[in-house]
Amino acid sequence: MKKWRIIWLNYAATVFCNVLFFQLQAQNVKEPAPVYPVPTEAQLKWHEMEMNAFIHFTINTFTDKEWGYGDENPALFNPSGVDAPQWVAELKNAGFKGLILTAKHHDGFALWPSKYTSHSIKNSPYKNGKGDIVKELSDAVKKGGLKLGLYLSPWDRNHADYGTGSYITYYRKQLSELVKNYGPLFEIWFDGANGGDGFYGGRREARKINGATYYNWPATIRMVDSIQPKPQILFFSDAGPDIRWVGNEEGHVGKTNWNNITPDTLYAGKSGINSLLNTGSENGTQWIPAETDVSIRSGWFYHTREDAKVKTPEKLFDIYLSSVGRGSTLLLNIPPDRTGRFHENDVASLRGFKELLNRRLGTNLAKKSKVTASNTRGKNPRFAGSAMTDGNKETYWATDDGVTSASFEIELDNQKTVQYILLQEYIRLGQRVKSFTIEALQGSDWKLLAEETTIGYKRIVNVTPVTTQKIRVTITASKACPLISNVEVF
Ligand code: FUL
Repeated sequence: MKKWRIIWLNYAATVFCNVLFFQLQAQNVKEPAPVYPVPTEAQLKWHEMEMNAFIHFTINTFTDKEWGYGDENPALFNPSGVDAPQWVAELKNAGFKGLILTAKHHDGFALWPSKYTSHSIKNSPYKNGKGDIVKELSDAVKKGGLKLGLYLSPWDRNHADYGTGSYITYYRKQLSELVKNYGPLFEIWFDGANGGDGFYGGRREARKINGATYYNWPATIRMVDSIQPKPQILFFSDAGPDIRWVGNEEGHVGKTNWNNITPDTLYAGKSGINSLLNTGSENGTQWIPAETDVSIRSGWFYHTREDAKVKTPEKLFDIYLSSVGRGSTLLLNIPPDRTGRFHENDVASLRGFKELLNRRLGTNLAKKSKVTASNTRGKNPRFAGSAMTDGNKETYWATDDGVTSASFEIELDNQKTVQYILLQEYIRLGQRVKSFTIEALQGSDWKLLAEETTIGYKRIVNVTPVTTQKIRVTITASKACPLISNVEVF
């Protein structure tokens, strides 16, 4: 009896010591240090939105123009059946999280009854001058559980004072009306376009401004912050400060896409910056991610002549891969027609696009899969490969400090045909990965499927379909120990 007790006590002591040892070891493993710059909480939430929609709708919809001159008769704005709930429902079903409306485009026509201008919906026949499209959308968005953003064109071809200081006062008054009455807003869009000529209160002339200094954005942003604090609101412009332009309107961010950029090198209108905006820069000093804005049609506003040229679901899927699939956020424009509804062709494309997303990226073959990594930070289970397939975005695989190249193998249930591999970095601690490869096990050989560069918030790699049971991802270079929070295989 006594002997058994000793054996049992011995066994229990060994188990206890082992558990203690591993726990102490685990406690000793420090979380990786951040690699700066890192995103703010609001930027993180914005990354997670992934797909937002642009709504270009104004007097141009009725004059059949892309850029109104600013001399339009407000009586022309007369949609017969504005249906903001339809916009929200279609976009929500397709997976979009936020909508950004052109509250005022370059023509200066305000879609809300602004106190500060007569060039507005209040002087149109729409709802006998009592209409307010910004309010209609803000209500529909709240009801649908999506978020609202607004575009307020800095360039105003209607306003007599454009180009002088008093116009900036006017612009800020309009902006504060919008933020106060229709918030909370998730994003405000400051367009960098400035074509020069316009109506300007009847002068019909060309006006030049200095894009780098005229608008004094820091002061405007401070004013908005005093109404709706910055942590929740993000400002887009070519140069940030929170979100940058992608450098084209075709729907693609660079295959190499750093969220980092040094803003001194950027400002609206500066020539030669588009390629820098498209890729960001590895050693940029601030986190200013790229937003990929593109229209479902060739124009931004609705034109009947483009009804047969709506982008196909396949094209939208390609755009998804070259925006969201490269760590950017997609801002897809769908312009309501003259009735104020999305045209049936646009609706069909959106629905088809959603079907493709479901069919191609809907079933993750690596969910809860076993993952074996070549290095695990402090051999601590908290940083093990399985953190990438546990479906929890807050857990991640990490290597020891100083280990900047490492690999992991994902074992699927059995042989599967694979075409897309999705990876996500734990960007809360900064963007790190500079290059990686993907291979598939074929018999006893590894077949190279792809050699890529950055990952960032999300990277979806489209490979030639291959049948395999094991995928190997090798991080070949990283700024510091790589942190991968998610891997999916389709
Ligand atoms: C551009 C504008 O000039 C277009 O009309 C459109 O609004 C697009 C999103 O931005 O700079």
